[in-house]
Amino acid sequence: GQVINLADYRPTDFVLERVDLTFELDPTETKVEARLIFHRREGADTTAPLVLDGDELSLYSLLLDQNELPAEKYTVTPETLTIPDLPASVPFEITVTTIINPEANTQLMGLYRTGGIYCTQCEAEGFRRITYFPDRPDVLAVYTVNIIADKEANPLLLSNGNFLGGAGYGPGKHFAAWFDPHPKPSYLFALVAGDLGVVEDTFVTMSGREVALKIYVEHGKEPRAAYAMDALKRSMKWDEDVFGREYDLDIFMVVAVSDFNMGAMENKGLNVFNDKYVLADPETATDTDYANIEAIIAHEYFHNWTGNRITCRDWFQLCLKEGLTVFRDHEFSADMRSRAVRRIAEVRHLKAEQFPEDAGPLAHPVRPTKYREINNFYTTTVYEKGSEVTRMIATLLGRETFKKGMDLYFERHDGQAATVEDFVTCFEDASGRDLSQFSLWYHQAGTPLVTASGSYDPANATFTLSLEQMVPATPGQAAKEPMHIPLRLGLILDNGSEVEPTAVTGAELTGDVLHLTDRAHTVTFEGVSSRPVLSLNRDFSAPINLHFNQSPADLAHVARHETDLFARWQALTDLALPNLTQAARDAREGKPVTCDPVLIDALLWAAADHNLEPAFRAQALTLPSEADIARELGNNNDPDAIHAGRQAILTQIAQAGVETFAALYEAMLPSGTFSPDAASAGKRALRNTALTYLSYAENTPDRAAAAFAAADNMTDLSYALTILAHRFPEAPETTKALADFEQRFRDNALVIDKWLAIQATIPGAAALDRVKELQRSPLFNAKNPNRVRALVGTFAFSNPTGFSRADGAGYAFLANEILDIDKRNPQLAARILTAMRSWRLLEPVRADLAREALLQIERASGLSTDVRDIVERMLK
Ligand code: HT7
Ligand code: ZN
Repeated sequence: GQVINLADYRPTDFVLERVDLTFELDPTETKVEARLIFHRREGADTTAPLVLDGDELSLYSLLLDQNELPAEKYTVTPETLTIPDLPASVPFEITVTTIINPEANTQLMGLYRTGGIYCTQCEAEGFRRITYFPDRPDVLAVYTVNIIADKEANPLLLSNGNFLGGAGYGPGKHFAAWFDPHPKPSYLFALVAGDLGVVEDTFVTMSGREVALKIYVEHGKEPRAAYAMDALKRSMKWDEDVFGREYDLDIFMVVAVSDFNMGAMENKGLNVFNDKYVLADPETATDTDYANIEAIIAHEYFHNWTGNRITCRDWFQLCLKEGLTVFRDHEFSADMRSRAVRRIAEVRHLKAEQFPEDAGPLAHPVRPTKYREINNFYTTTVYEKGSEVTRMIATLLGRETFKKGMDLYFERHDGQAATVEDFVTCFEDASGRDLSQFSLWYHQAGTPLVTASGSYDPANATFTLSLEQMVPATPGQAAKEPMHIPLRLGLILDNGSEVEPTAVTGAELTGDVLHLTDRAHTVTFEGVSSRPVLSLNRDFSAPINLHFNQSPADLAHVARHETDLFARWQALTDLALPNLTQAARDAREGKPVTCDPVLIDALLWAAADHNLEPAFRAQALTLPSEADIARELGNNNDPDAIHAGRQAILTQIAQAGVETFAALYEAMLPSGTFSPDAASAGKRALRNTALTYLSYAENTPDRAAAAFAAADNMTDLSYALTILAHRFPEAPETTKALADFEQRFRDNALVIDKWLAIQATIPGAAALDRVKELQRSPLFNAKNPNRVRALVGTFAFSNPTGFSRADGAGYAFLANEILDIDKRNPQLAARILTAMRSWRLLEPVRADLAREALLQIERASGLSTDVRDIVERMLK
């Protein structure tokens, strides 16, 4: 794998006008005929050869304008097909035929088989594993697809666009033809064939067109697709209402498959989903599963405009579609559920995943300038930080102007392959604002650190706020420029009311948004009648780290009086973190751990505040995770001490609040039949949070065992099982519950994933042997990405004490696993390996052992480009 540089981008020499594909499907020998009509681009070199991409391909035949091309007229390898001497000015037709083996395709890129069906995944560079092709996103063409297959085994033959027709095709076979009128890049091509059940519905668009909606799942699982269908219809309506975007084909299809490298894929008119993000019913899906299904169905649907109608010029522009589409799905979930609770969940996720990436060896800009393996750039930085950057544009410009910019973007770039610059220019043109400094968010990696301090001057009735920003060095970027940071803020008085300053100097303030543009600002608020408490970065308006030494009393004040609910949660977190870091230090030195009564008070106050929705209270009571504490500590991390300290704090809060938690546990039982809606889910969340605290206060498995026995839905059942397994791993109640769960759900692989994940995250050194034993279970399958992620991935990502055990055995285990997975599925191996991205922050003994494991991977022969790229960057 060589390095690809953004600076080397050039348009193709040839324009692709039309694509006609014919697939003769066979499990091991599928014949693919691609008829491609090209003409030379105006102004392009008239002698340049046509160079097509391939990946592990073998050419069966090659025609130019229907005549076989003699072997001396072209050169071919598995990776390229080069044809010189092509017409200078007239269009010509190339017919490429390849034979591929879907059954042998374990990478799950290109055409492969899963659960007896044929399925494709072409993003980013999978199409070149099907046929030789100009496989890059700026080559847009109109496709016709013919599929020929055995009729009995494959009653269903699907591709992009609208169905043209079908008929018998010789003995035992049939064919179907599809036409997609919208020009698209090859990464959006899809084909699915096989025997599946279907759930059908319709949607009438804003202009009155009826669209057929179809969700295909394994036979018998149709009832479990009802929620996904509902989410799809709500997504289609929302995109019309909020972004003015109408669907543009007669049919929209979703297919659920059980082997898939990521969550889902937005192929034009034919989305392919990991079945984990389609199938749900109360008995098998948790509230989190329902929320994920809603968000991912929406995300893929929203790509129809942000990604498909307007696509990316090159893969460096990935955030153009991904960051924007995540922003759109976040807004959708906020409108469907509780905005503040969704925002808290988003920020927790951003801090847990993106902040560590941005602070470690894999840090890269939202819009990178080089890559070795594009699959490794489907990162939380491109997705989630990309979404935050889009959100900041909306914050800076205001909703109205943001909407104007979006409308301009859709109007100006529809049908094009665009760049981040094109996108930003639309907002500059819509607002008249210069966004050049703001654009640094796309180009500078690293989480900015803002240091704040405030002082009140009663004599002059002024409040002065000093702010300094610093963007840390990241790989390849030593020095950074100051960024344009939109900081939303509030000054809250004793009685909870908000200051409306008579004047503000030292920085631009629009509404409650303060614009930091210099390295340092001294901002003075005039007309402040008494000492205010400052609430900074409301709603997480900027994805930054904030150093602001606020007293526990001030934080508690914000936690009680802020009008912005997110800021209230943030204040509780800021109150808890110093307690938890101190607890870790104390635990490491064998000292007793104590919890600040101010924290306990604030938490119990929030817990019992009936004006707050239950989902919010559950979030407020969920302390920062062990990973959050590790991040706060910075380096020299000892996961055992962090765990012990956090457990001690939890126990003290639980003991102090035992009555509150017992009352909540009784009060929060949702009434009536099960509903996955946000309000009922919120009650379950608060009830289960109370149950967790009670397990600390009471220190017996009794209550969790009773909850396990009484549960009538997967949220409550898996929560109770988690408490039993994590808190009382040796208790007979736990052994029994784990066995019951296994027995009850052994035929449902997605539920078994929960059983694997819960056991993989039991704290402590014994986890590794448990994981190894689970690998030998007949319910585990090393070839299925969901199973591997649930067991090996969850262990490495989410079990700090088990994975980072002091003897390094967790790291050595992961190194072996990565090498094994890499042989089948490099993308999956590379992704799981990123679990070690923060290895340098461990205490020295563990860090050395982690480095050894990484070196073992690096030295192995036959590494994929995917794993090599990650391991080398991690060791650099
Ligand atoms: N755009 C999709 C990305 C994706 C993908 C990328 C690489 C390899 C496999 C993949 N499957 C899906 C998903 C999305 O962001 O919507
Ligand atoms: Zn996406």
